[in-house]
Amino acid sequence: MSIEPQFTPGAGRAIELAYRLARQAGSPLAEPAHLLWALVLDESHGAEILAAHGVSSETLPGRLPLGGAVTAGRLDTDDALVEPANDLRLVLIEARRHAAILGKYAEVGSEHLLCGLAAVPSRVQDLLRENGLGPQAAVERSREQAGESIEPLAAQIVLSLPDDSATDAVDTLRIIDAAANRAREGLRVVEDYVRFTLDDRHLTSLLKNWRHRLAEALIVVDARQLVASRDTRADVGTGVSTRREGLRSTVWDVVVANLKRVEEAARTLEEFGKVLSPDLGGRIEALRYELYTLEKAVAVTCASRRRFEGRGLYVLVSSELCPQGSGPVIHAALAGGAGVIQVREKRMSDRELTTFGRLVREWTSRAGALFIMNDRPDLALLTDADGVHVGQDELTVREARRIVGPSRIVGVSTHTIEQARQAVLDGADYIGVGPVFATATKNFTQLAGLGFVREVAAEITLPAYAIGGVTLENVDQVVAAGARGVAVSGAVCRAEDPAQAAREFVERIRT
Ligand code: 3NM
Repeated sequence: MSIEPQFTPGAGRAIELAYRLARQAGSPLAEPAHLLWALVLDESHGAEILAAHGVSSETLPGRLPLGGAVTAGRLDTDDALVEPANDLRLVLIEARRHAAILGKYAEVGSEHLLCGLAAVPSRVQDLLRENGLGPQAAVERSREQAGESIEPLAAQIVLSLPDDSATDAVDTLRIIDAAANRAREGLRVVEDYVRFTLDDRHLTSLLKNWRHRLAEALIVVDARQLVASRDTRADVGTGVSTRREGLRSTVWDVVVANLKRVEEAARTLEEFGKVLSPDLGGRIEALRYELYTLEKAVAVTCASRRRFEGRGLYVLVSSELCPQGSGPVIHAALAGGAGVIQVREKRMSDRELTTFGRLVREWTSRAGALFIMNDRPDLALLTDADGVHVGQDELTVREARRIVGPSRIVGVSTHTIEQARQAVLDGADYIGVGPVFATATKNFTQLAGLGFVREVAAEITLPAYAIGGVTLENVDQVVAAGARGVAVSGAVCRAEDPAQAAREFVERIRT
């Protein structure tokens, strides 16, 4: 597409002269300063306005000196090698816009060039403002000028400005500006939800960090240019809304809609960012993928919290720990109010475990409790368990998820805050937090302690169960450290009255 702007002869001469001045000053780029000089030298309509505000060939050398001799004259072939700087492109676009709004024939006159200079942030804009020619004043003077002036002559010249690229540059900047704003705004909505509704410091800081890294990536796009190319009035999208936008029935709908909005904006930034710099496209692409991980973490945290609500006690059952037998202990634990039962059998054959697991499935379903199979996603599927639990040395959350699918629970043991944070990003549905105290049930070389329980409670709101040596004697300390859930094995399996033990745990966790 080739745009042939209709410039008045005065404006045409001023632009040619700006190119010549740039070349004379040894600059490969024509800048707004060259255009201002050109306006002043050519004694155009724009020059009259400028002179009335004290900007003339007498005052300008002290304020805005140009390198090289300043002489008027026609463009020659060497001048055509000069390119307009981005700022000047924006000035010309602005001038065209002003001409369309103000001018009788939508022709760009020198007064419109002046409006363009006043509208685009640059040294020239500062100078004009200091002389009482801010953007608004320039438009007013221009309007007055147009009232007095005779009708503009039809343009006699067609400028061979690189208008395709100028228009492209501005269009790309406008798209990037709009998409960056959309991403920022959408992310703020999600951040507010995660911060004030989920109350989750870890996810909040991840989202904030993402937002900052987006800003960093966009630093290569000069912020001044972004703002200068912003044109909300001419944005055909602002008045367009869909019926869906008005339909947000739940808070979660709002979150999902905004996450999608951010993802779409990131895609736009990536595609158009490539036009400005290949590196920018790549950086945004990486951010976009991270966003999917964050979206998943927010969604899982939210869904899991609902799924585990009211399930403060999690009992791990191993037959070797149950003098009364694992079946009776499970019944007792369920009767006592355990919300989650894990089958943790290290010595049973697969066939025995499958048979036993199917029984536990029935018992837990009847009691409204969750059934988790330790270590074995394959058997979790076969026994129709609600999910599987893996340790740090076993299958990863991702691998277990590939086997059990998206709907079943995947829980993971964590022993450090870094592992807990990673579990959130890996899409775990809950975490074990331990070992809190010394325990004979599993071998550990190091205790994570109550400090770890505190760390998790302070920043992670994914369901978390403090585990390891928790008894009725120490459970109060665990709760005081911020644990909302507790997982026990020995303290229920070995209890004389496992139902009563479970009942007491449930009460102590609730209070
Ligand atoms: N995992 P008890 S501690 C199976 O810290 C297990 O990840 C732990 O049994 C961890 O309540 C633990 O008898 C043993 O100490 C829990």
